[in-house]
Amino acid sequence: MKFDILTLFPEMFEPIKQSIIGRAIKSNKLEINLINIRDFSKDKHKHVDDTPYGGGAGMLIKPDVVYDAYKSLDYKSAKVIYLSPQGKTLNQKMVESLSKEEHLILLCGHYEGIDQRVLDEIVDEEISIGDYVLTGGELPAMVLLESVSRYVNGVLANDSVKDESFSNGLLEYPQYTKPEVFKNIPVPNILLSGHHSNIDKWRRKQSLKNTLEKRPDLLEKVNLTEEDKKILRELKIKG
Ligand code: 21W
Repeated sequence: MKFDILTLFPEMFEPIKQSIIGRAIKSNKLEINLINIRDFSKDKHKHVDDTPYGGGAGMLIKPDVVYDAYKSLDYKSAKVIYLSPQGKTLNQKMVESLSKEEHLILLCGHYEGIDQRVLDEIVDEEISIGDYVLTGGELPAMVLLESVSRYVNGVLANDSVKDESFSNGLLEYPQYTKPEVFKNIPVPNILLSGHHSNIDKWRRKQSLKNTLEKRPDLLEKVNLTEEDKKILRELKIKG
C-alpha cells in the first residue's frame, strides 16, 4: 500500500518510520512518500500562504501551490484524504475500509486552513480524529497511517488484529501473566483450568461486563447473540 503525504512539515513524520511501520517499509509492504508543499511555492521567498479574502485572522495555504504538489504525484487511481477538524470522525470501520485501498494521498493543513477551491477540486474524503483542536493535520495523518497500516497484509502478525477491541465491537477481556499470585491476588482460576471452551465463555462474559461498565454506548451498535443478551441481563441485575 502506498501513502503520499502532502505537508509543510515532513520532518514531523520521521518517528513513525520507525518500529512496526519501519519494518513494513523495509519489506515493501508499505511505501511512504513525504512531499513538502513548500517545494511547490512560486516565489523566491518560498511563501505558501496568504491573507484571507474578506478579512480575518491568520493565513491560508494558497490553492495553486497545493494543486501543483498534488499534480506532481501519480494521482489517477488514488483516494485523496484531507485531514480536517470538519471531517467525519475516524473509527475502526473506516480504518478497515481504507486499508483496502492501494494508494492514499493524505493532505495536511496548517495555519487556518487551505483555500476551498483546491479542496473542492482534489479531495475525496475529509477525516477528523476527534473533537479537540490541534495545530495541523500532521498528527492526525500519522494516526490514520498507523491505524490503517496495521490492517495491511503482513504488517502485523495476523491474529493480533482480529481479537482486539473495536474489531468485534466490544472492549477486551482482562489478561494475566506470571506470577500466579501478585500482592495476594490470584489469577482467576478458570484461566489455569486448561478448559478452553470454558475459558472462551468466561472471556466473552468479561468483555460484555467491561463494555457495559465502561462503554455502554458500544453495546447499541454490536451484534449480540441470545446468550450474550442473557449474560447482559444477569450483569445488569447484579449491578
Ligand atoms: C484547527 C485547522 C482549527 C483549522 C474558518 C474560519 C486535522 C484536526 C486537524 C486546525 C482550524 C483533526 C477557521 C482533530 C484537529 C487540523 C488544525 C479552524 C479556523 N476556519 N482532527 N476560521 N482535530 N487542525 N480554522 O484539529 O488540521 S484532522
